[in-house]
Amino acid sequence: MLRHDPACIGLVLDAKGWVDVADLVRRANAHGRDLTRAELVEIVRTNDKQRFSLSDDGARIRARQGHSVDVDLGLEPVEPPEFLYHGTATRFLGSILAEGLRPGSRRHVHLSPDHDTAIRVGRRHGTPIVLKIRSKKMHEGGAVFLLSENGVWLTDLVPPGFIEFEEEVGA
Ligand code: HQG
Repeated sequence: MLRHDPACIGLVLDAKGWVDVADLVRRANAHGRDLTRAELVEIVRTNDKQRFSLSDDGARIRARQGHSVDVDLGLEPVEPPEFLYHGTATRFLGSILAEGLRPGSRRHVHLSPDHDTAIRVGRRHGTPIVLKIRSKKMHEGGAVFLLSENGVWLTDLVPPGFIEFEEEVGA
């Protein structure tokens, strides 16, 4: 609801992806989803990837990255480290080699700061493989990188020339 389909409960995200917590709870309940404000706060606190953020006054909530709906998270461009990592599945390699990394249904290509995180991301799609991205070189060439509040790097696309292929690690 906060990333992909707010309309499924009649929710409208603001330009930066925020919604009113009370409105979210009310609409979720009206659509048969058993959710309380306390549960939502607990989810924000304990979520394994810290995907969600509450506003300072606790009145609003948003997802920190991963949207497919059009939002502007208001993140400032940052200089990336020399390398970032992208976990994907081996079955996508042919297409990635040909056209680079594309955001697909999301707003950005998602990159991880380390190899192990990337493997976990790739495993969601099949036999994982980690691609090493020459992020500093991309940045020097003018590519914009954003860093979400939960440590995920975001960029528009990664051309094939900036991708190094690492070993396959098995499912
Ligand atoms: C692949 C999760 C063919 C791409 C994760 C990936 C992440 C291509 C898939 C975040 C391609 C898209 C994002 C091309 C990219 N041809 N396949 N040219 N370019 N792909 O789920 O990066 O749990 O939209 O490699 O942990 O896997 O939701 O992106 O395999 O941080 O918080 O197309 O989502 O976070 O899949 O994951 P996704 P992703 P959350």
